[in-house]
Order: sequence, then C-alpha cells, then structure tokens
Amino acid sequence: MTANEYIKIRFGRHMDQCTNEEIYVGLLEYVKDKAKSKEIAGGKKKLYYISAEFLIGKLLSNNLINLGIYDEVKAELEACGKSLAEIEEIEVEPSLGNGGLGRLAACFLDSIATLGLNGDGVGLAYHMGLFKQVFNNNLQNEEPNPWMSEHSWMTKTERTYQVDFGGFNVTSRMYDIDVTGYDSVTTKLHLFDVDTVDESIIKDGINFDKSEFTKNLTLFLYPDDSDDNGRLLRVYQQYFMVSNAAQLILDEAVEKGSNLYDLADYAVIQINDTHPSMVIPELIRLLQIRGLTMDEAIDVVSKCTAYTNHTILAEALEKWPIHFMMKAVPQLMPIIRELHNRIAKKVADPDVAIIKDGLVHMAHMDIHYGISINGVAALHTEILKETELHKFYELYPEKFNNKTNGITFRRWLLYCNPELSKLIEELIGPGFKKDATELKKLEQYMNDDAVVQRFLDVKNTRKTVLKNYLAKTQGIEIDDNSVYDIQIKRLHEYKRQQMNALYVINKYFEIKEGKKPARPITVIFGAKAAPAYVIAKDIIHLILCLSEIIAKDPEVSPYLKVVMVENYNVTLAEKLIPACDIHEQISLASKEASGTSNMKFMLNGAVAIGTMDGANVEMHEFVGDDNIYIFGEDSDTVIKRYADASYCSREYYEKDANLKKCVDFIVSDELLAVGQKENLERLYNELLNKDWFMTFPDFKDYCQTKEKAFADYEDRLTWGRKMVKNIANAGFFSSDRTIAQYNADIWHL
Ligand code: T68
Repeated sequence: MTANEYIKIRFGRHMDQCTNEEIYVGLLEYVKDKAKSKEIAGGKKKLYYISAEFLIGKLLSNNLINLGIYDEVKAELEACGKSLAEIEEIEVEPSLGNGGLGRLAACFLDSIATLGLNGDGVGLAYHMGLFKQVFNNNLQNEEPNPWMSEHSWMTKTERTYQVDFGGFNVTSRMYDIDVTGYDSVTTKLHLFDVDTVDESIIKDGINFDKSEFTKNLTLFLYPDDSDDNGRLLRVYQQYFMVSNAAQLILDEAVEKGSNLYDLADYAVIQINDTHPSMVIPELIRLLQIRGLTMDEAIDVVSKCTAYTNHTILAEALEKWPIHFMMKAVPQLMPIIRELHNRIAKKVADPDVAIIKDGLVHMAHMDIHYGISINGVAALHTEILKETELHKFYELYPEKFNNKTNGITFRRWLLYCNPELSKLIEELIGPGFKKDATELKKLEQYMNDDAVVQRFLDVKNTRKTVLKNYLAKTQGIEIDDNSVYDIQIKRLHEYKRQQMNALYVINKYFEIKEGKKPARPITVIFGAKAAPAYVIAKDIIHLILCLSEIIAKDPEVSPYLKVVMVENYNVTLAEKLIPACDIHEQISLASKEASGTSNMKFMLNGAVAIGTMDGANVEMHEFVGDDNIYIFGEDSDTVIKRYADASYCSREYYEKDANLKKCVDFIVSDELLAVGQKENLERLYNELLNKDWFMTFPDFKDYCQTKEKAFADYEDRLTWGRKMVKNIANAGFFSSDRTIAQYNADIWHL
C-alpha cells in the first residue's frame, strides 16, 4: 500500500485534500505499520543499552530513509502539491538528551538495528526533556520544552511494573519507540514513565517543587542539580530507570526459558556512563527475591554488565552520599555494602573502594562487578588506563578496552546532506551506504579539479540552505559568501568557547586597525549552558554581547559576524553541519573524551581546527597534517601541568600584550554598554585568576593557526581537496563500525 492509499483509508480523503497535520499523522501511522513488519523474534541473547539520555531527533524522514521509502513518499507528496520539508516541521524534536552522550546512544540504536542485532534501548520518557533556551537581554533563559503529543512515535504498551522507593511506590508504564534499521530490522527504544507526573507543578521557567517525587519523577531530564533536592531527584530517576530495566530484563529472559542462573546467556547490559549503575545492585536484589542466594546473584550479575565511561572530569563521575541512598533506595544499601566489603577484603587500597567517606562511587561498582570498561576514543582510553583509573587497570587489565565513538551516516549524511550523498553515489556507487569504508574510494578524485569543484559547489548550496533557514527560523541574516566557522556543542569551559570568543575580539581589533580579512568571516555558535552553571552562562552572555556590538559597528560588520543560534538542538545541527567550512574542536587536550560532532563535520567536508584531544587524534591520523589544523599543547603537557599545579593564568596575561588587550575588552566600556557588569566582571576575573581549562597558553597558537586556515581557504581548489580527503577518511567513524566492535568484543550477540 502506498502512503496515499493508506491516508485515503485513514481520513477518507485523498492526500491533496488533507491538511499537513493530517498527512503527518497519516505518515506516522503508515511508517509505524511498515516498521512493525520488520520486527524480528530475536535470538536468545539480547543487549539492553540503558541510558538516561537518547537524543533521537525528529524521526519521520529518518524512518522513511531507513525503510527505503523516502523518495517514493516524497514524490507522492509532491504530486499532491505537498512538501515533505513542511510536513516535517510539524514534528516536535524530543529533547531527551544534553549532548554527545545522548546523541551517541541514538546513533548506536540506529546501528544496532541496521546490523540486525538483537538489542533494545532502555530509558525514561521525560515529559519536558531538556529546557528550551531563549535569549533575553543577551542572557540565556530556560523554558519548559514539551514534546509529547497525542500523535507521536511513542506507543503505549501493556507492560507496567511496581517500583519501590523509601516510603512510597509507583506504578510505571513502558512506552515504545520503533528503531528502524537501514534496510534491515526494527528494534525498540523502551521509555518508562509514571501516570502521576503532574506538569502543572512547573512555575516560572523550569522551576518546580522538587520534593514531590511522584509528581516530578519523569518531568524533566536532569533537573538543576545545584541543590540537594535536585541531586536527590536524580537518584530517584536513576533508580526508577534501572528498576524497570531490571524487571524487564528478568521477565524477558524467563519468557525465553532462562532459569536465571544462566542469565548471561540471555542478557548483556551496557551501562551508558554511571547514570544506570544501580542496575547492578537492583538485579542482585531481584534475583534474591526470585530465589538465588547473595553469592549466586552476585555471580550471575557479574557476567552481564559492561560500563562505558564518557568523561574524566572528576565532577562528572557520580558519587552518591549514603544518606541519599538510604532515603531514596534503602533496599539497595545492604547489597552495595556487601559488594563493597567483598572488594575491601581482597584489596585494601581505599582508592578503589566502592564506599569511601560516606559516598558510593558508582563507577567503582561498575568496574569491579562488570565484564568490561571502555573509553570512547583511543586517547581517552589510554588516559583512563594511565591516570584516572590506573589502579583499576592494574587490577583488571583484561577488562579495559577502547571503542572509538561513531555516528550514523543515515542521519548525518544521507538525510542531512542529500546533495553530497548524491554526488558521492554518482562517483563511487551506493556501496558506502552500507559499508562506510568505501568512502575511501573518493581519494582517487583528489586531483581531478572538475570533481573537486563539484564538492565545493555542494558546499555552496548547503551554505545557502543554511542562510535561508536561519533567516526564516531565527531572523538571523548571514552572508553565504563568507567563511562559516562553527562551534556547536554544550557550553563548558573545557570545550573553550571562551577561547573562540577571545579570537573574535582579536579579529575585531585587527579589523579596527585596518587589517581586513580576505573574505568576511561568520563565526557561529550553538550551545546550551546547564541552568546552574554560572560561568557557562556568562560565556554565552559574552558571545551575545560581542554579536551585538559587532553587528552595530559599521567598520567591522562587513568583515565579521558573530551568531549564536537559539535553542541549539539536533534539528539545527542537521542544517549547520552540511554548511560548515571550518569546525572548532578546541577543548583543552585530555578533557574531551571523544567528541562526535567532529565526526559529523568531517563527513560533510568541513575542515577542523582542533587540539590533539579525543577523537581529533584519530582524525588527524587518517587525514594527515595538511588536512586538519592542529594547534595547542598536548595532553601530556596538560596533565603534567595539573599535577604540579604550576599554571598561573595571570602570568600569561601579563606577558602577552595582545592577549591582555583581548581579555580586558570583556570589561571594556563598549561591552558594558550592552552587557551586564556582574556577569562580564565575573568571567573576566575567572579567566584572570583561574582559567582552570588553560585558555591562555593555547591562545596565540590558536590565533595563528586560524589565520593559516583562513589564508588556505582562499585557494579554493586546494581547500576542496582537503574537503574530499576528510570525507574519504570519515568511514572509520561510522557507528556501524563502533557497534560491530562492541558486539565482537563485549556483547557476543
Ligand atoms: C560526552 N559526554 C563527552 N555527557 O563529553 C564527549 N554527563 O566527548 C563524547 O563524545 C560523548 O560523551 C559521547 O561519548 C556527555 O555528553 C553528558 O551529556 C552528561 C550528562 C549528564 C551527566 C554527565
């Protein structure tokens, strides 16, 4: 049945007589039906990818592509005078993630289904997801971001569980979202929710009463954790997630014939960061209820779980106070104590203890009682082994392994850049869609000027698409003849958006002094700052203030434009990435575990300015010095500098007159005229007295490297060759490769 026929039956009218809303609803149901027909019975063993975040993005086009009916449906719509792009606008993006970790989980689900593996995602159905970012007076404000509606990809299931907390219990319900594989099977994302959540308790912005857990349990993704109630709510959310997951896992295993002693033959659990770590004691608890002894239960669970680490930032490694655990999940504490005691008997070193100084170290539990611990890029895994988790590595060298992140090429090439995808297919055939390493064949065209020109043409097309999109959706005007220099990621000091802002100031001064760039530069930022992260919000303020004063300055504005897109999300990324010329991956070396937007940009023919950090290191290995702009200190130098506590930002400031001038500008009259004194002074003082992520030592090299890149950009064909080299070598960064490695080394499905 065609979409048209389906809609006719559903609404009793031909497509051309339906509203866009009706067509959207019709297509939703049509796609769900098609997806259902590709569900598989599944083998004996199943993967459960538990994650607090799944940043899945809009699904309509993605599903149409994966089901192989995109062109057909698009043509049907066009024949009725309808546009798929307009219908897509009706879909609301579910904002169920903060950033890379959540988006990675979504890419992984796509690849699991595409590889035909028996694996589902398990998470929470937050009603509001992450907040919606709005700018007022050059400041970030947060608003609720509802996304659930009567017609959505979520399907209510009959599965419900009871989840007990200290003092009360709730009944959960499971909702399913189909995960369509590309020309393959359909798997599921299971999201749990409770009926008692009450959206009316939200008041001014995203504030709500954090003490009423039955009303707020799944209300927001990661509420503000700056106070104890917010942090406590995280513990409730996490336990709600894993108790449901554990009950689902045991039920499904038993349904397939497990006697529970052999659970490891039926289930493998990937713990995505420490947010789902309580699944270990929870499974042990449930197995005891089902008749196993403590010894047996621990033995069974120890064969089933694997943990992925996504950060070395100490503040992100979760440690929950015992009194929180006693309040929220008292039933787990005896088990966690037992797990702790067993380790303490074998290893006296308190650094590897599960309980220390009144805190439960979630990652330590994962490592002691799991089969695998992996980092997300080669450098990250080495740093874990050599420094952060060194003592664990000495205890269990065989458990440590690297799984360099990847991205799904369906969304990040086929969907978001059809022009590029078409060109590639014309040159090397369609094989790259299933085997990304075939992109390598593009290298044969690197010296073919006519072909290289076509890559440049595609880029220009996409730059105009972005220009029109930003004008329409955000009221922002950009010049598509300028260089697009883009930094999009969560706002964090370690990612160093502040260094990019200092570069903008540097450029502003240069232009004022008469040194004009060969071509106008458009610096684009997209980032949300955590509501309680004060300095991150100050950096956003600085960028928005810079944007305003530069736009108003007739001397500078013809050559430089600063844009901060509002409410950066997956949908915006899909427009920004194909249009980008130069992308910023400028984290302090050793701090960015991997990065994944770097991979998306590379695939779309943008060239990186980056430090030797995260997956940049592997990208550099693939493309070589000429096709990526590397600058700054390396991770060894940085790690040493932290170790000897020798860094003093003020020394750099005093020594380097240009740096000083740029930093001082943050509190200049020009900026104070459009900005808030409190915010700008706080940021200025932070940089001058602390600069914890060492912006100043890298600043000069950063500026020089960018100048080199902008100069190189003017030799268009040479630049085009760099683009082709990047695209041709992006194959390794397909999440299909990553997932195949997880399966071969850890899951064994
Ligand atoms: C990111 N982590 C890493 N964390 O920063 C990035 N954390 O380098 C990596 O590419 C990506 O994970 C995928 O591996 C995150 O995105 C979070 O979002 C997060 C959220 C809550 C608490 C801690």
